[in-house]
Amino acid sequence: MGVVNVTPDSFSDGGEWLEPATAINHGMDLLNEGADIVEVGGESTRPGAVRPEVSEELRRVMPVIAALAATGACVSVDTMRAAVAEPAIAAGARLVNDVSGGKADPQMLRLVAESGIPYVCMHWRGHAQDMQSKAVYHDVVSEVIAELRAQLDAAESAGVPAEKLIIDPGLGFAKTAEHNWQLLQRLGEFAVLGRPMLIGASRKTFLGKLLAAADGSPRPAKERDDATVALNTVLALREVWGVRVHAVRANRDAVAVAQRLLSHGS
Ligand code: PMM
Repeated sequence: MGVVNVTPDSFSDGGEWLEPATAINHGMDLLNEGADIVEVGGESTRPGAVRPEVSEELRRVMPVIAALAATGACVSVDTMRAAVAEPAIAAGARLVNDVSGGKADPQMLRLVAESGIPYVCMHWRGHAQDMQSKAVYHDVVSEVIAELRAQLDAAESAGVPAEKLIIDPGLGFAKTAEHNWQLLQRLGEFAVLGRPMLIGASRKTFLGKLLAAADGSPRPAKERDDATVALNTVLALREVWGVRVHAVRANRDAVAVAQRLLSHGS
């Protein structure tokens, strides 16, 4: 999954794709580099981010979604709002990625149920403004699994069929770097939920901290792509359903290598 953040403030590419024409071209580039899905989002979820108005989120994402969907591409909309997901689906989006996993907008699960499209249900404890104060766990893996199970139950109760649900542990969302590493180390435990998994590790702060300079300053976001590819190669070997990335080509290559290694005898 290649990401186009149509935002002024996303942590790694904020402001780069704000103009619709630039965002559409970038989406096309990601598809040409081999993305199976191109995702369009209009709200930054970086820690501390302030939410845009609905009208502003719509203004950012709608022309981009419409243009990319018109090419026949599989477009995902990254939104927590039913008021954005609904027109996005009408314009051709075929997947809803809701980082709140149905917890931010009470209308979202009903809309997804009615539209019949797949839904990424991410583990979430609260909005970006104060989420890092909620990064408190006794055992992060079992708590994230239990909370995700409750989010999946709510989705199914609202009428979303189980086979349309994709899970995501939500790296960096109310999680410290240490929490992210524990989740990645024990990803196999999520199999109890019986759903395909999407992982968004691309350029995140925990990679910047791992690769910090001798003076302790984290590696800048744009220089975390090699580490992203290294991690995503391991994830592809563990057969996660998808990886959400900013730079597609190298990650696409990593998935191809992993798939070939896994395909014994062919
Ligand atoms: N991370 C970001 C945004 N959306 N969606 C899912 N499902 N999983 C993630 O980990 C995730 C996401 C934040 O990264 P960005 O600001 O670079 O898009």
